[in-house]
Amino acid sequence: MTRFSAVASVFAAAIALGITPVQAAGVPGQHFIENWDLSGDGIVSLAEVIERRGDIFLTFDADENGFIDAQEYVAFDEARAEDMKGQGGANGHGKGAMKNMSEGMTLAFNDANQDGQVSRDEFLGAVDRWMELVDRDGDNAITPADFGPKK
Ligand SMILES: [Ca+2]
Ligand SMILES: [Ca+2]
Ligand SMILES: [Ca+2]
Repeated sequence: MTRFSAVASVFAAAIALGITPVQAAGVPGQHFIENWDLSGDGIVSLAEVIERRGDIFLTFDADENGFIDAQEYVAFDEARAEDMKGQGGANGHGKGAMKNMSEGMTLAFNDANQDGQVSRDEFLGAVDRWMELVDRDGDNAITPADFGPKK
């Protein structure tokens, strides 16, 4: 793989995450919501979170064996690191929420049985704990209110 295609694939992966470095000005979290809101109603429901996490799992389970192992996690971690670089916009609003979001994607966070890899069940089973991190107002959906500065 050339250096360019490696970078391109990480970027493609960041797009798959729906949290690319392109941060729309204005509404905190808008870019994330646009990418994760499958129904187009402006909020990301719990069902949409589960569906999108399922998509992400498929994206990073490169050999499609039903687990994201430590090696596959390297690409996943790189994609998220690339994404985080772009999140320090003019005012930094939403940065903390994006950090929580990224932390909730890590191997350590999702590997419930601690066997060093994350199964699809583990990844989707972590949704409740992930929502606790990112759903600040506790309405069981992700909206711009969850990205604003802490009150
Ligand atoms: Ca795999
Ligand atoms: Ca595991
Ligand atoms: Ca919320």
